Amino acid sequence: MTRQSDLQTVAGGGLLDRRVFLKKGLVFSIAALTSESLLASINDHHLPWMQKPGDTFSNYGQPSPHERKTIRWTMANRDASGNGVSWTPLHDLEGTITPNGLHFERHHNGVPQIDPKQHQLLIHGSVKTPLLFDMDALLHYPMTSTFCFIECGGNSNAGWRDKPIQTVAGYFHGMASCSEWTGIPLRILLDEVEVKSQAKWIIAEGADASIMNVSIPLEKAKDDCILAIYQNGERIRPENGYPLRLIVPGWEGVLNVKWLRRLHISNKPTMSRNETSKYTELLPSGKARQFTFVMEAKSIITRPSYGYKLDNKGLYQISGLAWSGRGKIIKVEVSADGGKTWAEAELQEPVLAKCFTRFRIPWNWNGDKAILKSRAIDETGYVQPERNELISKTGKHSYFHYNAIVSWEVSNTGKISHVYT
Ligand SMILES: Nc1nc2c(c(=O)[nH]1)N[C@H]1C(S)=C(S)[C@@H](COP(=O)(O)O)O[C@H]1N2
Ligand SMILES: [Mo]
Repeated sequence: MTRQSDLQTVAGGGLLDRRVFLKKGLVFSIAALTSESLLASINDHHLPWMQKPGDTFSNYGQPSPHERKTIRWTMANRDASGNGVSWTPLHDLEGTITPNGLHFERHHNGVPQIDPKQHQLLIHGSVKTPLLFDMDALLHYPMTSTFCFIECGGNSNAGWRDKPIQTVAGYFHGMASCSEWTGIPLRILLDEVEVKSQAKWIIAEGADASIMNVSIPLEKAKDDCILAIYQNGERIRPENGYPLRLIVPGWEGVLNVKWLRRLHISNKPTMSRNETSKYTELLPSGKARQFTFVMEAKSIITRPSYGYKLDNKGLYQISGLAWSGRGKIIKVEVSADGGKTWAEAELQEPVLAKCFTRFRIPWNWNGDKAILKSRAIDETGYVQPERNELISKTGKHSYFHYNAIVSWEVSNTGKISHVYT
């Protein structure tokens, strides 16, 4: 049997080799039972749900009532404009796929309740043959799936504040979610309308009251964009764009136009509100940078994180998410000593490009104060920056694109707070 004290640490603060959990004989049981007491408890059928048949079938399953606290946190503007956000509770979830009912929401003007029979998509502009599709027509096209995250450019922006926000991981980083999106590769429809050679941009427009529109380079549209109809196997939820949304893998959330009704092919961008006054970066020089499309690599430890309490010293599995808009995550490093030393975490397969990647590493907490951090590295070699590195590069006046390393401080009582180091 392997005793905790025999475990070799690979970095400061008690981080263990990432493969240690594969070893046989690790002692995890917190309350060891004798075999008689085990038998007695399992033979005792006193539990109410073992006394009578259970509930009947349901048309659409719901989470257990005991999981009612696993919800999106909502923040809608009080003016009834439907402008606001709800966050994915990343700290309560595991794996990499976000359940549909918990995908974050960002609406500028509320959720339109669209009748799919009346919904149409127009593709026109700099094309030889403009086309108008209804949903039935679109459903005849060949489909494909892409597993990818959607992240709002404003995600994690509490990180720009002078004091570390004391809140759960989901309320800090949960304007990011990950799904299997299934639909028609945009390239197929662009071939059908025969885009003219001088065209450079696609202006995508939604059918919500804000008639939101954004500009996307044609090259990206032809590369990996999808007109999604399904989300994790079922039709897209109204709040995420039913019946049709554009998926622009790895790029800013705002480009993933929901309730998609029009694609205008053009030789210049639209210069809409969402790409001039909003979703631009104020640089240290005072100038604004337009079109920061790619979401850079980011990671966060979700367990343990703010809101968790460690009751005992001993073995834990640190678990978190990493993602990059540039491609695959190739490595995640974890530190338990505030960044002095780092150890490589295990990446859970499959590791997919522009998709949430789950990382895990075993940790033997000795009961002392510890500072946990995670650092993502993507296939382009980009390394997630420390907060002071990010600020020295971009200044402090940004609102979007905060992707610095997050530090969770574990006190000697096991309480966790968010700190800047
Ligand atoms: N038509 C339309 N599309 C939209 C928006 C919107 O308000 N209207 N919000 C955008 C923004 S800012 C983001 S971050 C993503 C959020 O997608 P989600 O609500 O499915 O998470 O949708 C984008 N697409
Ligand atoms: Mo967004």
